[in-house]
Amino acid sequence: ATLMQHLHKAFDAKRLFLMYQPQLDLRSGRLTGLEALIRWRTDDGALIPPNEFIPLAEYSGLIVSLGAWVMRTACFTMRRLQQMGIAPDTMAVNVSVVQFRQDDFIDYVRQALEDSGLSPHQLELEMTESVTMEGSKVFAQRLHTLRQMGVHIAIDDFGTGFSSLSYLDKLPANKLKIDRAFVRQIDTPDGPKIAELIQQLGQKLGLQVIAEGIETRHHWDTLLRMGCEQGQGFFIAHPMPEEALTAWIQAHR
Ligand code: G
Ligand code: G
Ligand code: MN
Ligand code: NA
Repeated sequence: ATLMQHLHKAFDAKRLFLMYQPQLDLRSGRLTGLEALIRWRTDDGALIPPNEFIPLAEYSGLIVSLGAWVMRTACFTMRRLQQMGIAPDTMAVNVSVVQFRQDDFIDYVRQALEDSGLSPHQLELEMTESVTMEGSKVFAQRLHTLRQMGVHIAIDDFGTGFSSLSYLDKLPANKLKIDRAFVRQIDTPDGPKIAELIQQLGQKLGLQVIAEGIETRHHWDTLLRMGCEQGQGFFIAHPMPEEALTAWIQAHR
């Protein structure tokens, strides 16, 4: 069978699951959010990273039902955390461009919120620049509708695509995510120059900025010094399944 057939089977057999990575306020250490990240465990126990199967799912269209499942599952996890009194402010869910282009995208976001009992401001959608910069009026309107509902929009992997600055200024996003390539760059002779530029851009445009891929204390300190107040990365916590996450949050408080 092809990888695609395996993927369809894996979805049907519930071999796909979510892990959650904590996001912190870098000043206080407070848990501010979680990012839901999908994983595929094959029958022989191996973990296939999303980079290897998300493109396939996009190509085959499976991403639509897969994405809807991710959204609902993440919302329900967040709701359980809330009922335990340990939920952070937001749950971030990655959204593929193929998903976002579906005419009923807003409907199923609404449905996931309603069914789980989450309020829209507890949900953050992470979209790449290519999604958010797509010049169509329909898609811009769709982002506006989400923002009007109270849903947060974060631009993922910022700085790695082709953003138009004039468009960015008008975009109804509220957060930029500094791609981990620019955090890694802190360790090179280039230093934090691009990260700093994104931080300043976000600040000028009134957007929150979060750094991903914080792997060392030095990364954390450097980002904080240049004004970046939120972050996530292996130095803080790896993505974890829900049970481990619950324990992590309780220990972290
Ligand atoms: O967790 P990891 O570093 O392996 O994720 C790799 C990539 O897969 C990231 O770009 C991330 O945004 C993407 N990704 C992870 N989970 C999801 C998901 O549920 N939906 C989509 N569309 N992308 C995801
Ligand atoms: O593109 P996106 O930002 O959604 O990707 C998130 C991915 O980054 C996930 O696959 C996650 O596992 C991974 N990740 C999270 N923290 C770190 C980190 O500190 N270092 C590295 N190399 N990857 C990380
Ligand atoms: Mn992401
Ligand atoms: Na990213």
